[in-house]
Amino acid sequence: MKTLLLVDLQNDFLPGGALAVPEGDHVVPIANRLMPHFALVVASKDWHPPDHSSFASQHPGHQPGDSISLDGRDQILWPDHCVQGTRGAEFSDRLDKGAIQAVFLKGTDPRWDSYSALFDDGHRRSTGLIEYLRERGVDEVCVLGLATDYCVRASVLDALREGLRVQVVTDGCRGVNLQPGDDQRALDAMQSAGATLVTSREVSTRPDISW
Ligand code: VGL
Ligand code: ZN
Repeated sequence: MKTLLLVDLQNDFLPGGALAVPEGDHVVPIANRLMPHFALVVASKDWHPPDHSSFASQHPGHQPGDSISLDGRDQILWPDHCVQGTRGAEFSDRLDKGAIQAVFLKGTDPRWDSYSALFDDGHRRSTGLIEYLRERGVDEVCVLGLATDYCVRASVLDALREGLRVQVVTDGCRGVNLQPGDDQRALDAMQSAGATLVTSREVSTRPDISW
């Protein structure tokens, strides 16, 4: 079944949001255009408690953008974002939410950051997405969303590791780009790991194709 995965199309990642991704709003109309081409549409949400350990506010003396060692892991510190139940954590108002059949939450444990839509708790616990896809016989996903260099990248690499075929809609993603070029390096890494890079135009004009 052709399946579209929308990664973190939430207010905080859009212009004006707490962790705004440059041009993040450009991908919402692309998501809306592609959804009718898929029999199944699922989405992820970054869904943090207010005291999440990825927030710079939890680490006195540190600023967003700093990288620290947390329980032996490298952790980039972010502004408070996508706090459970807040407007910043809601999907964009412009997103056609009616087509989304299931939503998977990540980053829910204060101790662990989880960029991947497939696993939470530093990779120890499934979000339920992979089981959901397997139950429906899905072996291929088309991915778009925010941000290319964090959650899209981690989700795509995990999906490949789980044995799915994966397409990444390049114009449907935007990067944070803490370092210039991070988005392109992330696309290269996803492609090297086995993902196919496609444009939204290719996806919508060639519905028959198995990539
Ligand atoms: C994300 C940074 C922190 C993302 C989430 O959705 O790409 N990035 N939390
Ligand atoms: Zn986050």
